[in-house]
Amino acid sequence: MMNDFLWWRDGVIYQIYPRSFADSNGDGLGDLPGVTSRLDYLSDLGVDAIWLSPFYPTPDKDFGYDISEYCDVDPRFGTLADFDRLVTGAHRRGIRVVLDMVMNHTSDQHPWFLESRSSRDNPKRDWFIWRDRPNNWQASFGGKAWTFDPVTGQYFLHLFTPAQPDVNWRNPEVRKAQLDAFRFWLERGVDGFRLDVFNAYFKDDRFRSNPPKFGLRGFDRQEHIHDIDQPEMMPLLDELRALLDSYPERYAVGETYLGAPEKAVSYCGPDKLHAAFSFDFTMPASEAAAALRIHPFNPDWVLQKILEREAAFDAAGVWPTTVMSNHDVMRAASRTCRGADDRMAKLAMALLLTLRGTPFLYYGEEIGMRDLALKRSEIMDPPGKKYWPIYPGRDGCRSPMQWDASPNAGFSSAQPWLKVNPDYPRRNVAAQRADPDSLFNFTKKLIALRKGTPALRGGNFVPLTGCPRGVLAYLRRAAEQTVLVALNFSGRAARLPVPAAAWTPLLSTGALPAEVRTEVRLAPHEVLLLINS
Ligand code: TEU
Repeated sequence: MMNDFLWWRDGVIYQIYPRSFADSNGDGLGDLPGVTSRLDYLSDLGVDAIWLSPFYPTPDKDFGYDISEYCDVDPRFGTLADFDRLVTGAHRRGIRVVLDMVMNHTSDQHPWFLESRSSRDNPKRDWFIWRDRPNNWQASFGGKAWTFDPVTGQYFLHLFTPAQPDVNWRNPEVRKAQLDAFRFWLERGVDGFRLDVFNAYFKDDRFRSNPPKFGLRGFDRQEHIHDIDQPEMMPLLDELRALLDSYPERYAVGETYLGAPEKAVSYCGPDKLHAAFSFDFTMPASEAAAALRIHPFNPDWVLQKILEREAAFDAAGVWPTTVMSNHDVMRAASRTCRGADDRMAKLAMALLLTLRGTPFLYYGEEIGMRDLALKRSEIMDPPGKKYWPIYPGRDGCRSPMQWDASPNAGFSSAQPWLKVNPDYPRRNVAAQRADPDSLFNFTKKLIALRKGTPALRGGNFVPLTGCPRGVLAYLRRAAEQTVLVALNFSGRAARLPVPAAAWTPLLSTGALPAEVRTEVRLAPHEVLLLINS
C-alpha cells in the first residue's frame, strides 16, 4: 500500500508565508535561507511538501501577490541560488516544493504593465485589459474594478487593488509568456503549483455587466458571472496539464475564487487540475456572518460541510483538499478555541488530518498560533484598511512564526516586519516539543498515523448516526481496515455508542480506553480514534 504513496494525494502539504517563517539575515523579514534552515523541523513534523507563498520581486502592495517579475526572487527574500539550495535541501529530505503562481494579475510595476500603459500603440498594450468605458464590475478589495489612466485616457481592469492590473489571457503572447514562467520553475525542479484565483483568468469577451443581487459590500451586490468562470479556462487547463505531465509527478492545485465544492470539482480531472480548493471550513456561513465574524464550528455545521463536499468530489472522482487556515482567513485556533486552551485546536487538527482529502497545514497551525490583534493604525492589508472595523483584514493570521521564547520568538534578530504575537513566551515550538500533551506533538503523531494507516488516507467517509449532542463521529473505511473518529465539540463528557466490531484504541487526547465494547466515554473536547483491522 505504501508503495502507492502519491505525495500530493496521500501526503500533507504545509503552507509557508516566507516573510513570516524565519529570518536568516536579520532584516526583520523572513527569507528563503530561513526556510532552508528549518527544513529539519518540517521533516521531523512529517510533512511531504511545502507551498511557498510568493517570494518574487514585488512592490508589496498586496504582500507579494503583486508580482513585478515572475522568474526571479525578490532580493529581500534571497537569490535564485538560495532558491536552488532550498529545493535541493527539501528534496534530500523527501519534501516536495509547490510554488504560488499569481497569474491573474501582475504588479502595476511589472515591466509589461509599464509598457502597456505607456501608449495606446505600445506592442504590449493588449497584454492588459483596457476599455474606454467601465462596466459595473467591482474590485474584491473595494471600489470599482476599473481605474482611469490619464496617460492614455482609458480604464484598466483590476479585480483586486489598482496596483494589480489583470493580464489579458486572451492574448496569445501573454499565454505563452505565462506558460514560459511555469516552465522556468519546472526546470528548476519545482514539484507543483498553487494557482492564485485561476478561475478569474478569463473575463466575458463582451464585458457585460454583472446582474445585481442582495449583498452587504458593493462587491457582494452582484452575481459574479461575467468577471470570472469563463469557458475559455478549460482549454488553458488542458494545455497547462499537458505541460505538467511532461515532467514526472507534477501537481497543480487551484485557488477557486468564490468557490463552492461543485465549482472546484468542475476544474479538476485527468486533463485539468489535480485539485482545487473548496474552502469548506474557512468560509463563514454567509456574507452577513463574515461581516460579523461569526464562524460556526459545531457538529451539525461541520457535518453538513463534509457531506456537501463528499457529494461533489466523490461523485466526480476528484480528490478533495482540506483547509482550516491560510494567509487569507482567521486562523483555525482563533476561530475554535477559548483563551489559551488548545483542546478545540486539537479537534480542528483531527478533522484536518482525518478527513478524506489532502490536508493543507498553515505554518504555526501545529502550535495553535492565534491571530494577532492589531490597532487600526497597525493594519497594513489593503482590504483591512478599506473595511475596518467591519473587516479587519488579513494581517492577523500572518504574524511571525513562534519558534522559542527568545526575543522576537526566535524568528529574527531584528524587529520583525509585523508584530510577534505577545503570547510567544508561552506558545512556541520549543515549549511544545518538550510537552508530550502539546498540540505540536498531537499533530506530529496524527500526521504519522495518517500516513501509516490506509483507512485514514484513502478510506470512504461514513458518518455515524445517533451521536449524542455535541459529538461528531465518522468512519473512514478501507477494504482492510476501518478507523472510527470521535470528536467531542462540547465542554461536557459524552457517551458514544459504537458499531459492533473488534475496536482497538489508536489515539486520544484524553485517556485511551482499556477496551471498547458497545460505547465509548468521551471527555470534554476529546478526540478519540479507534481502529478495527
Ligand atoms: O485570494 C483571493 C481571494 O479569494 C481573497 O481575496 C479573499 O477573498 C480575501 O482574502 C478574503 O478572505 C488570493 C490570495 O490568496 C490573496 O492573498 C491575494 O490577496 C489575492 O488572491 C490577490 O492576489
